[in-house]
Amino acid sequence: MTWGTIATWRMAHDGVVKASDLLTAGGQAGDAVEALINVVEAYPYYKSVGYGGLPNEEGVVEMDAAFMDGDTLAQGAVGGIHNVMHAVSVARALSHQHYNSFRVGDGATKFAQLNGFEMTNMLTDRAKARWQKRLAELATENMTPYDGHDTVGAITLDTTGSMAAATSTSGLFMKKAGRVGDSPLSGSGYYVDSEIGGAAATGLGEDIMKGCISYEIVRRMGEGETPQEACDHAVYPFVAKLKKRYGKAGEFSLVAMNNRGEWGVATNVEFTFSVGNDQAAPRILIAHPGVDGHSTLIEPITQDWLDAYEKRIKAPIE
Ligand code: SD4
Repeated sequence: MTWGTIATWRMAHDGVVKASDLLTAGGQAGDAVEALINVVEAYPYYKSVGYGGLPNEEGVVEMDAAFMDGDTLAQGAVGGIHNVMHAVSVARALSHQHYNSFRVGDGATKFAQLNGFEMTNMLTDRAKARWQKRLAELATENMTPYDGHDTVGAITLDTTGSMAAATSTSGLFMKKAGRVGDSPLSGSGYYVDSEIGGAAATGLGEDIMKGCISYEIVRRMGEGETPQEACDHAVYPFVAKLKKRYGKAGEFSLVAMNNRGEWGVATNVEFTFSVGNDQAAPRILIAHPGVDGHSTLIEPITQDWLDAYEKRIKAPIE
């Protein structure tokens, strides 16, 4: 039976393995995508999602997340939610409501509290130390505050043909209070339709939103393009368009999967992702933009890369 899952960044791999186990055992797409994201949210060394995520300029971890059911097109999302362990689970609960399904700030946090979601201080000592260090650096050096941003975005396909999509992020490090990125925005950070497929994004939300790229990828798959063609055709011309008309383009990386479990990615930076389906066990791959400017190079990850990554995420904050 066909099933599949794909998610952004190396950090998603343990979640992809978990989702694959669930899907192989006949689990449902929505449960699998939520479980996948929950694994990433709970891991303290991933500094841009959930627990351990880096805070905004004021030292508050404000998170954005979304969930979409590809059968019913139901969506739920939260923006700038705080003190919640699993923002994506709150988004999923909201997706069951016809009204008030996208909530932000205190309203989102209140919903989580009232509905029994695990509440906790999401600012770990490590994230706080990085924030303090960055404040000191910003005071003395002319550097951009906005680096260190990796959203987890994932698509799942279960053996009954249902699909789901979800995202979770603490957004850009040192963002302004109340800033919301693409991740909770339908069509920008994510989109899925079980009759076609799904896509999810990571990168500079302000620029991803300018192209509604996740929706564009799904739309292209609906017209018959493979996931890889849809990713290439949606992402690279848009990056070129932004450079020409807006003068610059931020980082963009997109993953997509269709309802046959075929997948694709496109990116304008080095980009790792994890993917598994009934044909191939979950594995981490690395993508780069092709030299021709409109294709994607995809290779297996090397052990050296993985070792360096592990060292980097656990390095002491000095
Ligand atoms: C945002 N898209 O808040 C997120 C950040 C991100 O990789 O994905 N970074 O704009």
